[in-house]
Amino acid sequence: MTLAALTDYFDLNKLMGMLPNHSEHGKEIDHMLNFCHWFMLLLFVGWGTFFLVCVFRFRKSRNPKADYHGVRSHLSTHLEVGVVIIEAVILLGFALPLWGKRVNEIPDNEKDGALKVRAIGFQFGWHFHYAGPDGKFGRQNIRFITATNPLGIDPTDSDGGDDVLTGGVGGTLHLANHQATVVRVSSLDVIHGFALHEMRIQQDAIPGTEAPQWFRPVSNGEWQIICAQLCGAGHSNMAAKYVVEDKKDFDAWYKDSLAITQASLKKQKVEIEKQIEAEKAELAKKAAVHGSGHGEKKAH
Ligand SMILES: [Cu+2]
Repeated sequence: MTLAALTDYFDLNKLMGMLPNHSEHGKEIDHMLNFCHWFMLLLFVGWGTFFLVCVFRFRKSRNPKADYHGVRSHLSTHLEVGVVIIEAVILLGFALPLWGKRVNEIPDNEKDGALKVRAIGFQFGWHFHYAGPDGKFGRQNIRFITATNPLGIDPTDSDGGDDVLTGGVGGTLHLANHQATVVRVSSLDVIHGFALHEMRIQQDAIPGTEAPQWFRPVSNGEWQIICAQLCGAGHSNMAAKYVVEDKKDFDAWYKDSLAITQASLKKQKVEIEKQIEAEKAELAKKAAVHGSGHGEKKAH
Protein backbone atom coordinates (compact mmCIF):
# COMPACT_ATOMS: atom_id res chain seq x y z
CA MET A 1 0.00 0.00 0.00
CA THR A 2 1.44 3.38 -1.00
CA LEU A 3 1.49 6.34 1.36
CA ALA A 4 -1.11 8.15 -0.77
CA ALA A 5 -3.50 5.20 -0.65
CA LEU A 6 -2.94 4.87 3.07
CA THR A 7 -3.70 8.54 3.77
CA ASP A 8 -6.80 8.32 1.55
CA TYR A 9 -7.94 5.38 3.60
CA PHE A 10 -7.49 7.32 6.83
CA ASP A 11 -9.31 10.44 5.66
CA LEU A 12 -8.69 12.99 8.42
CA ASN A 13 -10.57 15.66 6.41
CA LYS A 14 -13.75 13.65 6.74
CA LEU A 15 -13.14 13.02 10.43
CA MET A 16 -12.74 16.76 10.94
CA GLY A 17 -16.09 17.44 9.27
CA MET A 18 -14.92 18.89 5.95
CA LEU A 19 -17.79 19.03 3.44
CA PRO A 20 -17.56 16.56 0.53
CA ASN A 21 -15.87 17.75 -2.64
CA HIS A 22 -17.85 18.16 -5.89
CA SER A 23 -15.30 19.84 -8.16
CA GLU A 24 -12.66 18.53 -10.53
CA HIS A 25 -9.64 20.15 -8.88
CA GLY A 26 -10.95 19.59 -5.32
CA LYS A 27 -9.38 16.13 -5.12
CA GLU A 28 -5.89 17.62 -5.29
CA ILE A 29 -6.70 20.16 -2.59
CA ASP A 30 -8.24 17.52 -0.35
CA HIS A 31 -5.27 15.25 -0.83
CA MET A 32 -2.88 18.00 0.20
CA LEU A 33 -5.06 19.00 3.16
CA ASN A 34 -5.29 15.40 4.33
CA PHE A 35 -1.51 15.09 4.16
CA CYS A 36 -1.13 18.37 6.10
CA HIS A 37 -3.63 17.23 8.73
CA TRP A 38 -1.73 13.97 9.27
CA PHE A 39 1.55 15.83 9.41
CA MET A 40 0.16 18.30 11.97
CA LEU A 41 -1.18 15.40 14.05
CA LEU A 42 2.25 13.77 13.93
CA LEU A 43 3.93 17.04 14.95
CA PHE A 44 1.41 17.58 17.75
CA VAL A 45 1.95 14.11 19.19
CA GLY A 46 5.71 14.26 18.55
CA TRP A 47 6.41 17.65 20.09
CA GLY A 48 3.95 16.91 22.92
CA THR A 49 5.81 13.71 23.77
CA PHE A 50 9.17 15.48 23.50
CA PHE A 51 7.94 18.16 25.91
CA LEU A 52 6.70 15.60 28.46
CA VAL A 53 9.94 13.60 28.22
CA CYS A 54 11.93 16.79 28.88
CA VAL A 55 9.76 17.74 31.84
CA PHE A 56 10.27 14.28 33.32
CA ARG A 57 13.92 13.77 32.50
CA PHE A 58 15.15 17.18 33.58
CA ARG A 59 13.08 17.29 36.76
CA LYS A 60 14.55 19.07 39.80
CA SER A 61 14.94 15.96 42.00
CA ARG A 62 17.14 14.29 39.38
CA ASN A 63 19.07 17.45 38.46
CA PRO A 64 19.54 19.49 41.65
CA LYS A 65 22.33 21.49 39.99
CA ALA A 66 22.01 23.17 36.60
CA ASP A 67 24.01 21.56 33.78
CA TYR A 68 25.77 24.32 31.87
CA HIS A 69 26.44 22.11 28.82
CA GLY A 70 22.80 21.17 28.28
CA VAL A 71 21.80 18.59 25.69
CA ARG A 72 24.69 16.90 23.88
CA SER A 73 22.71 14.84 21.39
CA HIS A 74 21.84 16.34 17.97
CA LEU A 75 18.53 14.50 17.73
CA SER A 76 16.30 17.56 18.15
CA THR A 77 18.30 19.51 15.54
CA HIS A 78 17.92 16.64 13.06
CA LEU A 79 14.21 16.42 13.80
CA GLU A 80 13.76 20.13 13.21
CA VAL A 81 15.67 20.00 9.93
CA GLY A 82 13.47 17.04 8.92
CA VAL A 83 10.31 19.03 9.66
CA VAL A 84 11.59 22.02 7.66
CA ILE A 85 12.34 19.73 4.69
CA ILE A 86 8.87 18.15 4.78
CA GLU A 87 7.25 21.58 5.03
CA ALA A 88 9.32 22.84 2.10
CA VAL A 89 8.19 19.82 0.04
CA ILE A 90 4.53 20.50 0.90
CA LEU A 91 4.88 24.16 -0.04
CA LEU A 92 7.08 23.91 -3.15
CA GLY A 93 6.00 20.47 -4.35
CA PHE A 94 2.25 20.61 -3.76
CA ALA A 95 0.82 23.95 -2.62
CA LEU A 96 2.54 26.38 -5.02
CA PRO A 97 2.03 24.29 -8.23
CA LEU A 98 -1.62 23.79 -7.30
CA TRP A 99 -2.05 27.49 -6.63
CA GLY A 100 -0.23 28.30 -9.88
CA LYS A 101 -2.70 26.16 -11.83
CA ARG A 102 -5.64 27.93 -10.19
CA VAL A 103 -4.44 31.46 -10.95
CA ASN A 104 -2.47 31.08 -14.22
CA GLU A 105 -4.69 28.78 -16.25
CA ILE A 106 -8.02 30.56 -16.09
CA PRO A 107 -10.20 29.10 -18.87
CA ASP A 108 -11.50 31.22 -21.68
CA ASN A 109 -15.04 31.66 -22.94
CA GLU A 110 -14.24 31.03 -26.61
CA LYS A 111 -11.45 28.47 -26.35
CA ASP A 112 -12.71 26.41 -23.41
CA GLY A 113 -16.42 27.22 -23.51
CA ALA A 114 -16.20 28.56 -19.97
CA LEU A 115 -19.19 30.06 -18.21
CA LYS A 116 -18.36 33.59 -17.08
CA VAL A 117 -20.22 35.15 -14.20
CA ARG A 118 -19.55 37.97 -11.77
CA ALA A 119 -20.47 37.55 -8.10
CA ILE A 120 -20.80 40.97 -6.48
CA GLY A 121 -21.28 41.01 -2.72
CA PHE A 122 -23.25 43.62 -0.81
CA GLN A 123 -24.65 44.00 2.69
CA PHE A 124 -26.19 41.39 2.75
CA GLY A 125 -26.38 39.23 -0.35
CA TRP A 126 -24.87 38.54 -3.78
CA HIS A 127 -25.65 39.87 -7.26
CA PHE A 128 -24.83 37.52 -10.14
CA HIS A 129 -24.07 38.95 -13.57
CA TYR A 130 -23.66 36.41 -16.41
CA ALA A 131 -21.67 37.44 -19.48
CA GLY A 132 -23.81 35.24 -21.74
CA PRO A 133 -22.72 33.32 -24.86
CA ASP A 134 -20.57 36.23 -26.15
CA GLY A 135 -18.42 36.05 -23.00
CA LYS A 136 -18.55 39.85 -22.66
CA PHE A 137 -20.08 41.65 -19.71
CA GLY A 138 -22.24 44.63 -20.59
CA ARG A 139 -20.69 48.01 -19.85
CA GLN A 140 -21.59 49.51 -16.49
CA ASN A 141 -22.12 53.06 -15.33
CA ILE A 142 -23.13 54.39 -11.96
CA ARG A 143 -25.90 56.51 -13.51
CA PHE A 144 -27.79 53.43 -14.73
CA ILE A 145 -28.16 52.03 -11.21
CA THR A 146 -31.81 51.46 -10.26
CA ALA A 147 -33.63 49.06 -7.95
CA THR A 148 -33.91 46.53 -10.79
CA ASN A 149 -30.44 47.25 -12.19
CA PRO A 150 -28.27 47.31 -9.05
CA LEU A 151 -25.00 46.92 -10.99
CA GLY A 152 -25.78 49.75 -13.43
CA ILE A 153 -25.56 47.69 -16.63
CA ASP A 154 -25.74 50.06 -19.60
CA PRO A 155 -29.05 49.19 -21.36
CA THR A 156 -27.75 50.68 -24.62
CA ASP A 157 -24.62 48.49 -24.80
CA SER A 158 -24.88 45.53 -27.19
CA ASP A 159 -22.38 43.47 -25.12
CA GLY A 160 -25.03 43.38 -22.40
CA GLY A 161 -27.68 42.11 -24.82
CA ASP A 162 -27.19 38.47 -23.78
CA ASP A 163 -26.38 39.18 -20.12
CA VAL A 164 -28.42 37.89 -17.21
CA LEU A 165 -28.63 39.67 -13.90
CA THR A 166 -29.92 37.70 -10.95
CA GLY A 167 -29.32 37.17 -7.25
CA GLY A 168 -30.08 39.81 -4.66
CA VAL A 169 -30.94 39.03 -1.04
CA GLY A 170 -31.21 35.24 -0.67
CA GLY A 171 -30.48 34.77 -4.39
CA THR A 172 -29.43 31.66 -6.26
CA LEU A 173 -26.42 31.13 -8.52
CA HIS A 174 -27.11 28.64 -11.32
CA LEU A 175 -24.24 26.63 -12.78
CA ALA A 176 -23.94 23.91 -15.40
CA ASN A 177 -22.41 20.57 -14.48
CA HIS A 178 -19.04 19.74 -16.11
CA GLN A 179 -18.68 23.26 -17.52
CA ALA A 180 -15.56 25.22 -16.65
CA THR A 181 -16.82 28.16 -14.61
CA VAL A 182 -15.07 31.46 -13.98
CA VAL A 183 -16.50 33.56 -11.16
CA ARG A 184 -15.20 37.12 -10.95
CA VAL A 185 -15.61 38.24 -7.36
CA SER A 186 -16.07 41.81 -6.16
CA SER A 187 -18.11 43.89 -3.73
CA LEU A 188 -20.34 46.97 -3.70
CA ASP A 189 -19.55 48.04 -0.14
CA VAL A 190 -17.34 46.28 2.42
CA ILE A 191 -15.08 43.22 2.12
CA HIS A 192 -17.06 39.99 1.78
CA GLY A 193 -15.81 36.48 1.09
CA PHE A 194 -17.18 34.29 -1.68
CA ALA A 195 -16.85 30.65 -0.65
CA LEU A 196 -18.22 27.57 -2.43
CA HIS A 197 -16.96 24.89 -0.08
CA GLU A 198 -18.08 21.93 -2.22
CA MET A 199 -16.22 23.49 -5.19
CA ARG A 200 -13.16 24.11 -3.02
CA ILE A 201 -12.92 27.78 -3.94
CA GLN A 202 -12.89 30.88 -1.80
CA GLN A 203 -12.05 34.48 -2.64
CA ASP A 204 -12.32 37.74 -0.76
CA ALA A 205 -14.75 40.18 -2.41
CA ILE A 206 -12.87 43.48 -2.35
CA PRO A 207 -14.50 46.73 -3.49
CA GLY A 208 -12.78 48.20 -6.54
CA THR A 209 -11.12 44.97 -7.69
CA GLU A 210 -12.35 41.91 -9.53
CA ALA A 211 -10.68 38.61 -8.68
CA PRO A 212 -11.32 35.60 -10.93
CA GLN A 213 -11.79 32.11 -9.49
CA TRP A 214 -12.41 29.03 -11.56
CA PHE A 215 -13.53 25.45 -11.10
CA ARG A 216 -15.42 22.68 -12.86
CA PRO A 217 -18.36 21.11 -11.01
CA VAL A 218 -18.60 17.33 -11.31
CA SER A 219 -21.94 16.66 -9.57
CA ASN A 220 -25.45 18.04 -9.71
CA GLY A 221 -26.67 19.45 -6.43
CA GLU A 222 -27.74 22.41 -4.36
CA TRP A 223 -25.48 23.93 -1.73
CA GLN A 224 -24.93 27.11 0.23
CA ILE A 225 -22.81 30.10 -0.73
CA ILE A 226 -20.95 31.17 2.37
CA CYS A 227 -19.80 34.73 3.08
CA ALA A 228 -16.34 34.01 4.43
CA GLN A 229 -15.66 37.44 5.93
CA LEU A 230 -17.37 38.95 8.94
CA CYS A 231 -18.96 41.80 7.00
CA GLY A 232 -21.45 43.45 9.36
CA ALA A 233 -24.52 42.91 11.51
CA GLY A 234 -26.31 40.84 8.84
CA HIS A 235 -23.34 38.61 8.01
CA SER A 236 -24.96 35.47 9.41
CA ASN A 237 -28.04 36.07 7.25
CA MET A 238 -26.03 36.56 4.06
CA ALA A 239 -27.21 33.16 2.92
CA ALA A 240 -27.39 32.37 -0.77
CA LYS A 241 -27.66 29.15 -2.73
CA TYR A 242 -25.91 27.71 -5.71
CA VAL A 243 -27.37 25.05 -7.92
CA VAL A 244 -25.40 22.80 -10.27
CA GLU A 245 -27.64 21.26 -12.92
CA ASP A 246 -27.39 19.51 -16.28
CA LYS A 247 -26.42 21.80 -19.16
CA LYS A 248 -29.86 21.55 -20.79
CA ASP A 249 -31.61 22.54 -17.53
CA PHE A 250 -29.14 25.38 -17.09
CA ASP A 251 -29.76 26.55 -20.67
CA ALA A 252 -33.53 26.49 -20.10
CA TRP A 253 -33.10 28.52 -16.91
CA TYR A 254 -30.78 30.94 -18.73
CA LYS A 255 -33.31 31.49 -21.50
CA ASP A 256 -36.08 32.38 -19.03
CA SER A 257 -33.81 34.63 -16.97
CA LEU A 258 -32.49 36.33 -20.09
CA ALA A 259 -36.03 37.34 -21.06
CA ILE A 260 -36.59 38.86 -17.59
CA THR A 261 -33.27 40.74 -17.48
CA GLN A 262 -33.54 42.03 -21.04
CA ALA A 263 -37.17 43.14 -20.61
CA SER A 264 -36.12 45.15 -17.58
CA LEU A 265 -33.11 46.67 -19.38
CA LYS A 266 -35.27 47.51 -22.40
CA LYS A 267 -37.78 49.30 -20.19
CA GLN A 268 -34.94 51.31 -18.70
CA LYS A 269 -33.63 52.11 -22.17
CA VAL A 270 -37.04 53.42 -23.28
CA GLU A 271 -37.21 55.60 -20.16
CA ILE A 272 -33.72 56.96 -20.82
CA GLU A 273 -34.64 57.77 -24.42
CA LYS A 274 -37.81 59.51 -23.26
CA GLN A 275 -35.78 61.52 -20.77
CA ILE A 276 -33.28 62.52 -23.45
CA GLU A 277 -36.13 63.63 -25.74
CA ALA A 278 -37.69 65.66 -22.91
CA GLU A 279 -34.35 67.31 -22.15
CA LYS A 280 -33.83 68.10 -25.82
CA ALA A 281 -37.31 69.66 -26.06
CA GLU A 282 -36.62 71.68 -22.91
CA LEU A 283 -33.33 72.94 -24.35
CA ALA A 284 -34.99 73.83 -27.65
CA LYS A 285 -37.69 75.77 -25.79
CA LYS A 286 -35.08 77.68 -23.77
CA ALA A 287 -33.11 78.42 -26.91
CA ALA A 288 -36.26 79.72 -28.61
CA VAL A 289 -37.14 82.02 -25.67
CA HIS A 290 -33.59 83.28 -25.46
CA GLY A 291 -33.41 83.66 -29.21
CA SER A 292 -36.61 85.78 -29.44
CA GLY A 293 -35.57 87.90 -26.42
CA HIS A 294 -32.30 88.60 -28.12
CA GLY A 295 -34.12 89.49 -31.30
CA GLU A 296 -36.35 92.02 -29.48
CA LYS A 297 -33.33 93.66 -27.89
CA LYS A 298 -31.78 93.99 -31.29
CA ALA A 299 -34.94 95.66 -32.60
CA HIS A 300 -34.83 98.40 -29.96
CU1 LIG B 1 -20.65 39.30 3.64
